[in-house]
Amino acid sequence: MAKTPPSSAGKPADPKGLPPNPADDLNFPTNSDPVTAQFESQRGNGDELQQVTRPGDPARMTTNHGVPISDNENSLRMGARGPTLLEDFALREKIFHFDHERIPERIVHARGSAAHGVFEVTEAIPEFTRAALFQKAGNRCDVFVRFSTVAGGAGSVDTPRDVRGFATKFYTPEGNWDLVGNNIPVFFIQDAMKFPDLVHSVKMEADRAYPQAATAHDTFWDWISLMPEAMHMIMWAMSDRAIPRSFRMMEGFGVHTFRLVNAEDKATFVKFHWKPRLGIQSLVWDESAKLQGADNDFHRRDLFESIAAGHFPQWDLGIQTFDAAFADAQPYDVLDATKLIPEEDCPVRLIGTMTLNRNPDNFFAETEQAAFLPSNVVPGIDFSDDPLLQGRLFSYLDTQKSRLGTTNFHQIPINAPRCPMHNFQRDGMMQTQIPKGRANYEPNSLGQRGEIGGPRVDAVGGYRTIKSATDLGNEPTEKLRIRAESFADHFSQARLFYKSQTETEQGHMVSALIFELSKVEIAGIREAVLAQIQNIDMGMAQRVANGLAMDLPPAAKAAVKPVDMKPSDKLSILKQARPISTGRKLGILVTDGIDKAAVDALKSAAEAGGAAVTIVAPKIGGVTLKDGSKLPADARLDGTPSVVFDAVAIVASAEGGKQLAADAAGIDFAAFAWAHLKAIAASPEAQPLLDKANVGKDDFILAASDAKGVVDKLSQRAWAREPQVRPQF
Ligand code: HDD
Repeated sequence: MAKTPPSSAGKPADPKGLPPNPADDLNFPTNSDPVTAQFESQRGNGDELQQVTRPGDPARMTTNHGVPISDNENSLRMGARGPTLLEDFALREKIFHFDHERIPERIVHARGSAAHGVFEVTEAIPEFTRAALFQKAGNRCDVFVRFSTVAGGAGSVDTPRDVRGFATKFYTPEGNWDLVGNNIPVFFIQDAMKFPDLVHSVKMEADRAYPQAATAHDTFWDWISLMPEAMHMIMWAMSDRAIPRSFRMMEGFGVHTFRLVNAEDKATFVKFHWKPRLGIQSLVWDESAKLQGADNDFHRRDLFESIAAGHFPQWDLGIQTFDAAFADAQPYDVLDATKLIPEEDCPVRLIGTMTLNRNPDNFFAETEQAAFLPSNVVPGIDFSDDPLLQGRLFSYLDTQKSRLGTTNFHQIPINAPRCPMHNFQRDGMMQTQIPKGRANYEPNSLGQRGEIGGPRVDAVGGYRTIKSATDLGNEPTEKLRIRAESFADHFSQARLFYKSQTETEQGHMVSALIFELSKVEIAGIREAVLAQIQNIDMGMAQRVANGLAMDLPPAAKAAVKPVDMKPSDKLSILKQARPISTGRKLGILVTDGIDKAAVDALKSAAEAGGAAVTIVAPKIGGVTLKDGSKLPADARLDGTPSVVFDAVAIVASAEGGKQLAADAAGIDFAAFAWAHLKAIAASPEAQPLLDKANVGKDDFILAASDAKGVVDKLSQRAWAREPQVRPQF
């Protein structure tokens, strides 16, 4: 609802002593509008993107300039077999455009997938923030979320061991708020100055251009071994958090401490969390490595297909809020992005829910061109002095110019705010807006003289940076290029993380370190890492050394002796496991000669539990059932290994069971499901296959008739089986 503010002359003095709003004859919203009305009038309704969406209906084909095209097969040439003519504008335009279809990929987080959705506030927090979005429960705004891996290129795989990006653009009526986070609550480094070094070390090595999308190589571990501040993050990266089962089953974190600022200009420190409604779940490492061959697009496909099937993933937005007194009382610095605040010390309060309910129509136009900027904040949300965050505020704006080619990247529909946007910034490459009038400067008096005067600042509702010069009494004294002493403890929280895990999870971290360091060719680098991790946990370091068949070197010197913090269950995935079958995948391997009833029972139990079923058969045309009818297949066995499913069923006839036992793809199907700790429901006739695949017996090996049993286990893994399938260190 636009309203006309009173002229400055008649305007009451602002209670906070702010100068009067110079706007006199312009219509624009201010924060003094009733919040709900403001939301109703300005919340995007999706039409913004629809206006530029081409439906793809049959229509006359034209050049980019609208000229109808008569032939899209043949270029213009002199004679039937003669030379092609330069005058062929249709050919030239087509090839010219094609030649420039690619843009530079993101320097990090190049591979990603995204979805549209809605965020709804469930608990208003006006006591903390004046952001219009959070003034009232029920306020909703559109969101666009992009998930990503970090190290690999745009065409790399979905399931490497890596951090996952979790970037959310909230299209609020006061502008776009971008929460550009990860699925891990801490980061490798404390100061943005080190980011290029981190990224250079992890990306493929400079001379040989490999490995792609992997941390398991010399340069990464060399750098890590020399950067004790990375040790906490390394514990997370070596944990199962770095091999998520699905984007839908990851937590998200804003990482930094930010500030919320209320209408009285009172600031409160805040950390943002996304809690997945499906719970957190990860793959096992061998499965995640095999998925890189079985389905490069495993996460991308999972997100797209779930949304297409109406299984809309949801996350609750949570906040940890605290004041300076709390911050001062902690044994770490809340401005240090390598530290988290245990939820047991500062509980997470849930204030909203996000639902991703629409796939993009076009990957390039939306996902690839989406530009997220941590500097995109709205009134009521402010930064802290975290030196990593401060560096990010520059980097993201800067990188968009190189990636999207123009300072006008904010006009690309996916990036454009859904609220009015007016200022005197003009021109530049790819300008698509047509500002009217000659007022392109400010102040101007043209508005009072009957011409278009253009926008004016809103001193009351506009963004105001919180007044305190610095955080936490850190008063400026002199220019210093140093690291604060309060950032010096690099090991206590790394130890906290390790100690908070179950034994199974600790075993995975040990195995991950052994795997990664075994790929490091220079033995001295392995030793340097072993020297560092002794400061985290001597037992863990010894296990890693055993797995490498190396002696433990002397421990590295820690700048600050680590302390033991109280373990936190919220840091473990398994301690928070939720048995939810919604959106899971059951693969049913079938053969000729079976009875359909067994398949039907499995199918209906899985679908009743919200899971998707894929019928896998030796041939894509399906199988012939006992009664002579056909059961079509969704996928062929050779090309659909069990790694793509959460659990499997094998329904075979006597002859079919024997045939599967003689087929390498069949044996792998059963053997990998066993090795990846999945439930297997099998008919008795499938026993020859299970024997050949060395499938043993436990609570997760079920009869094919136990449809409920296998569906209940879709979201679980048989952790007790693990010592039988791979060496423990
Ligand atoms: Fe970053 C992209 C998350 C530190 C510089 N970052 C990027 C994306 C995510 C993050 C999710 C992908 C956004 C998208 O989907 O388009 N980055 C983080 C987190 C960090 C972090 C959680 C630490 C807490 N990043 C960080 C630092 C710098 C950058 C310290 C530089 C000083 N990040 C970038 C970038 C990227 C980027 C080079 C690449 C593409 C882009 O920005 O748009 O500017």
